Parts: sequence; C-alpha cells; structure tokens
Amino acid sequence: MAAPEVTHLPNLPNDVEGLRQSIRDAVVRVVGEDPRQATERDWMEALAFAIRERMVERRLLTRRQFADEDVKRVYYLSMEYLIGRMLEANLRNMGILEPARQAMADLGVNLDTILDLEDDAALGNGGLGRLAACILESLATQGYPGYGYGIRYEFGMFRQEFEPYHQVEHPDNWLRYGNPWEFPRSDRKYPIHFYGHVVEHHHPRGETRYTWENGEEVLAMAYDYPTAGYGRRNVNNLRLWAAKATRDFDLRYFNEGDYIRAVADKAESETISMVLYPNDATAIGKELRLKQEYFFVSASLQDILDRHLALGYNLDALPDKVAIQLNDTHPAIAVAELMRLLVDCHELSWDRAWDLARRTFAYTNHTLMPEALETWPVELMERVLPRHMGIIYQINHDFLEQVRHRYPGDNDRLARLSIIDEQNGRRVRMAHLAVVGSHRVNGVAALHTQLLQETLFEDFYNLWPERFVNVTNGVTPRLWMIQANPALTELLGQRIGNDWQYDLDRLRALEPYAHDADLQKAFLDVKRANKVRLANLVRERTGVELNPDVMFDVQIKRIHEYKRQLLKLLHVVDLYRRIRAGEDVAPRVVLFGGKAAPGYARAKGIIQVINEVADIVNHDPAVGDRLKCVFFPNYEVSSASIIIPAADVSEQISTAGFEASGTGNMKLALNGALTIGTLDGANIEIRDAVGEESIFIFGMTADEVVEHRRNGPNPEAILAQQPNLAAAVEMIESGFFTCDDPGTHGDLGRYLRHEDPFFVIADYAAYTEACERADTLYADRTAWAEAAILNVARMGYFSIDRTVRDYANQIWDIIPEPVAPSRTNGAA
Ligand code: NTF
Repeated sequence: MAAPEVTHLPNLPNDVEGLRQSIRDAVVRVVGEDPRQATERDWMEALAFAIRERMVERRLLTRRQFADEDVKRVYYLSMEYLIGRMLEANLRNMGILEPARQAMADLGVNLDTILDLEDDAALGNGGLGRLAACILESLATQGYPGYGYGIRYEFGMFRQEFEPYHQVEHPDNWLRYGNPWEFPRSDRKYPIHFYGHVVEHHHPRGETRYTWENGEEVLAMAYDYPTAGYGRRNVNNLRLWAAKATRDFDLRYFNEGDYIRAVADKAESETISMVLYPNDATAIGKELRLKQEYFFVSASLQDILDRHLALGYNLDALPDKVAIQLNDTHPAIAVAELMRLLVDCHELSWDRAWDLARRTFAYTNHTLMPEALETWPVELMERVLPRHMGIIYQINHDFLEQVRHRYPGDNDRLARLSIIDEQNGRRVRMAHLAVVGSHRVNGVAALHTQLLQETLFEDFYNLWPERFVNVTNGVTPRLWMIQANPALTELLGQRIGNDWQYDLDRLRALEPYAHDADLQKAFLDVKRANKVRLANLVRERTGVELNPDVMFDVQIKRIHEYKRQLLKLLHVVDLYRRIRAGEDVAPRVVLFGGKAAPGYARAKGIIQVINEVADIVNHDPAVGDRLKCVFFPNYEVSSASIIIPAADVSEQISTAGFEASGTGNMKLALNGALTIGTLDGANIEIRDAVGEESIFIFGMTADEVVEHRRNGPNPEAILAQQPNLAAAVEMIESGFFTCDDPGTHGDLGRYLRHEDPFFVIADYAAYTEACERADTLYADRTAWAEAAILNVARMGYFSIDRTVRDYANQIWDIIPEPVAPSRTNGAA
C-alpha cells in the first residue's frame, strides 16, 4: 500500500478565484511569459492548462473507480475523430465555463476572443468522424467506461480556399503551436512491424506455430486527450497514436556511416501518422493507408490486452471485460491482428482465440457505396503484413467450411461470401473479414440496415440473421444545441427547464406551447439573431451581404454526386433566370458548404460551377435581395456551429438509397430548420418523428430509384418536358456563368443530359415542388414558427445519448458507471 501522499490527487478549486490563480500561474509556469506581456494566445494556453489539470484529476478518479468496480470497457477504434475546437467544449463539460469567463475577465481578457483563436481538431472527413467524436462525448456524459483509439495525424483535414472559383487545398498544420490538450505518454509505446516474412515451427505434438521475422519496426507512442462528460465527473480518454522511429532502425545506417540516410529514414518511418487521407466515402488503395490502418490497430490492441492483463483478468475473460467496436472497415485488420496476438504471442489455441475474438468485436457499416468498400490486393497484404495474410486465409478456410456444410455444392455462394475476392485480381474484402470476425454488425439508420440485409450483406444475413442490428445515428445536444445555439438554449430553459440537456426526449415538453404566440415570436427572434450572426461571418469571409429577413436555405456536407448539390444549384439557376425574366419568386439565401476530395474531379467541378453562378447572381443588380448564393469556404465543425442555428431550411436531398444516415440532417432539424428531403437514410425516421407537416418530402424512394434505373433512365426526354429545367441546364452549359471560358461547362451539360447517374433530372420537378411548399409555409410566419417549434420538440430520438445506449445494450453489454465524489476529492 502506497503512502497517502503518493495516492493523493490534487483536487483543484473550480471557483472564480481558484481558476484565476491557476490561469495566472500557468502563464508564468507553463507558458513562460510575464503576465504583463502575455498575448491573447498566451492566455489561451494558460487557460487550457488550468482546465487540463482539472480534467486529468477527474480522469484519474474515473480510472480508479473503473478499476475498483471491475467494469466492462468498450474501445472504439476509429481512423477519424472530427472533434473541432476543444476549449469551450471542455470548459462547458467540466462545468466551469462561466467561472472561467469571469476569471479571464478579471485578468483583463475576453473569453470569446480567446475561444476564436483555437484551430479545429479536424482529424476526420465528415459524418463518420464527427459521429465518433459525438460518441466519445456521450460515453463520458453518460458515465460509460468507453475509450477512443485513433491516429494523431500531424495534418488533419485540409483547409479549403477558392482561387477564385475552384477549390485549392492547403495543409492543416493544426499542431504548429503545440497542443495543450494532449498528454504525450512516452511510457506507452508499442513496436509495430511491417514487411518481413513468416517462419513456421512444426511441433511434433500440437499446433504449428508461426513467427514473423525481419520486418521493419516503428514505434507507436500514445498521446492522451481527456474527454469530459457533461454534468458528470466522469472523464474518459481518447488515445491517439503517433509514429516514432525506433533507435535500432537508425542504428543500421549509423553503423555504415550513412548518417544522413539514417535521419532521413527516421523521418520516413514517421510519415505513417503524418496526414489524414482526405477522402470521404472512397477507399484509397495506397500502401501508406494500409500501414496507417494496421499501425493504429496493432498499437490499440496491444494496449487493450496490456490493460486487461494488468487489471488481473485472464485472456478467457476478454469478451466479458472488453468490447471493441470497429468504426467501418478501416480498423478491420484488427480481427487478424488480435488472432496474431492471441495465438502467436500469447500462445492460445486457434479455436479458443477465434471464439474470444469474435465475441469481442462488433462492426459498424457506414455506407453501401461500392467505391467506399475497402479491398486490398492479396499481393500487397502479403508483402506488408505477411502473417496477417496467412491468418486471413485460415479464417476464410474455416468460415467457408461452415458455409459448405450449410449449403453443399453452392459454389456461387462460396465465391460471394469468401473473404477473398477471386474475380478482381485477388483482393481481401475487409467488410467480409469484419462481418465474419464480429458478433454484431450494425447499420446507422433503419433504411440503411434494411438495405444492408437485402443487398450488400444478403448472404451473410441469411447465414447469421441474429448478427445484424440497427443503431440509428445521433448528435450531441451539448455541442449542437447548448454550445452552437445559446439563444435557443436560453429560451428552452425559460420554457421547459434544462432536463432536456441530459434527456433530449424532454424537448417534447415544448409541444403544447407550439402555437403560443409569445413563444413563436421569441423563437423567430432567436432565429433572426442567429441569422444576423451568420450574415456577419459570411460578410467577413466572402464579402457577400445577406438579408436576415429572407429564408436561409442551407446545404452543408461533403461534395458528392449522390448528395446532389447539383440539384440545389439547378434550382438556383432556375430561380435566377425567372427573376431576370420578371417573374415573382419567393426570396431566399442559398448557402452551400463542404469540401471535395482532392482527387474527385466531378466534385471539384461542382464547387467551381456553384462559385461561378454565385458570383454572377450576387452581383446582378436586377436580383437584389431576392436571391443570394454563397459557398461558405472551409466548412468545418466550428463554422457548422454558426451556420446550423441560422438555417431555416435544411437540404437533405441525396438520391434515395445512397445516404446511409446523415447527421447534419439531425443537427439542423434540432435547431429548428425544416427539412426538404428525400426518403433516404435517417430522413425517414426524422419524418416519422416530426410528422409530415414539419418536413417537405419529395422524390423517388429507394425502391423507385432501383426501378427507374432498371427501366433505363432518359434525362433528355424529361428535359424536353420541363422548359424551366431545360433552360437552367442550357444556361450552365452555354457558358453564361463563365465569361472567361464559355467551354468550361459543356461537359457538365453532357453529364446531366446523358449520364445523370444520381437522377438529378428525374427528381427535379418533385424537388422544386417541395421547395415551393416550403416557400408557402415560410410566408406564413405563424404557421412556420409552429412547425419549426414542433420540429425541435420532436427531435429527442436523435440524441447521441440514445444511440450510445443502443450500442451499450444491443452490442457492448456495458453499463454506466457514474463517478461518485470521493471523500478526499469531493469538490464539485
Ligand atoms: C457516412 N459514411 C455516411 O455517408 C453518412 O450518411 C453517415 O451519417 C455517416 O457515415 C455516419 O454514420 C462515411 O463517411 C463512409 F466513409 F463510410 F462512407
């Protein structure tokens, strides 16, 4: 037993005075600056340090309690965490936002100015990465023992600029000033191997053993980011791995006297964690990507097993004490890596190891899009991870034996189910590996899960129906309401109290007041103030002036053909032409935001044409306030939290059957925007929740899309029937918006007329009709306010807390473990 001084945790005060002292001290002791000369950035760092020492204290309390209580833990393995800024979120979740604001004011510093200095932590592309960040926040908020594992990319999602119309990517050097939120753990390092070869050791009695030899080695070093729960003392941990060269690795060349080569090789081996691949919903067949995936998976599994054993559990208890969630297939190599660790390193028998692995893993699928499904050439896998390739063959062999037994003679089925795709030059299907190696597979919205069962995983579903479950996505109300929309939060507090912050279903208490004229007025006032806030930001970033009294119609998401930014753009062009022709159309501001993958030419073309159209429309004196079109540059989490509360209308117009869930749809609806949407992803569940009167549904259903494709779509024929649409397409392809080079968009015209793979043309009439329904309702301020209030009141289901409880109950089998104030550390 250690002496009391050794086990004591500091227990820092959280009142204004205590905070002020910590911050002032940190300027000197941590930042190393004279408080008289400290800059705003110095104060920001000092504040961050004052918070982080309080966070780590609770983190340690949490960890002690989890160990004492013998809890089961869940580990979330994700290549992406789209966190955004941490300062305000940490202050709020630690319950010290207001004391800190006061403490800073006492020190002569404005907190809001400081908050704006922070770069986003953009370690993700879009929905998948943001979902991971929401899940971690909710795990802590609800007191679940849940940990994130990922990669500490030195460069996150690129910064987007327009020069002047097309997207240019700039590196996101988010760590350039250091990062006060991370705890580098030089004691937590694991060796990770690549390449080399496998040696078989035959034992006369017993199984053949394998060793993996003579590969390259790199170290994975842990960086810990404490994650605070809201309204609770629980603080969990996100552990991100950075690649560090091993000393041995350098030595080879040092001994040969090639100093420069040794140093260069060191830098080379550290590129593994250098940069996030900026591709959303597309697999990248690059060797470095495979190395990234394996790097963070191996480090995480070694760490998980280490902790499991250090807590005194044996390996047979793994599925009772550990659940591991695979966020899409990016970490699916974990199935083979855990087998390697259990069989080769811990010398378990194959069968025992397989039973443990399968009961420990679960897999979330986030997309049906074929181009997003990861497959690795066998040849590449064999070279980079030779032992894993052998393990995958063994897993596949055992699996196909089962299938053969169940469906004798059905070779087609075997080929369809096999982990190895033999049709396309022999590739490892990572989704198959994930399904075979997991006890649960989930989709992220009801329709998505249904389509998984009927299409992508049909054969697996027939084999193991009990393995498939749905867990509809959600969003955290802490970021997407309390932080992003303080004015609405305040109004809700006045009307229905604050219980909804912990239990979003309680928003329902608002329903009876939906037709209350006072509430409607207050609600519309809040929306208008949020629109003014956004208009100021848009002016600052783009120079475009927006009128807060017209409808703000918002489409913010990654640029992708299936998300159909082109459908919205055609509507803009159509309206513009009609305004010029003297028609009276309902006024609107159309705001786009989102990035295109750097190699996705069509998406980049869409950004360019939107910017060109916007430039003409916004400068046409004949248009004025009746139509404005803005492409908000560098859309990221921090700008989302300004845009979303200001939206009147939320565009969720993907081709049905393609958007797995969507989560922007939830954030916008929660903030009182009414949705114009297709029956796709979670839009369907949003419609069921808010009711037909608060949503504008249009277009083909997923079934109708399949049917339409089967019938051989004919966009030209549709265009011939719809003069407004035809005129809009002609305007774009004629070069009207590209004075410099009229030829530029001929290609886009051909694309719409002859290919139109996502049925923009086929859905256009229904879409504009839905927009008109929205215009009509918007013109009736009372009716609109009522619908929008009801919309907010009925969004409780889309809280991430419900999502996390669904995972906990249906998949992880874990229970909350709220941290009680300890006797010696009882301060609030
Ligand atoms: C995305 N998938 C889906 O496209 C969204 O519909 C969904 O809301 C989010 O996941 C979160 O579940 C991907 O980003 C990926 F990479 F899987 F394609």
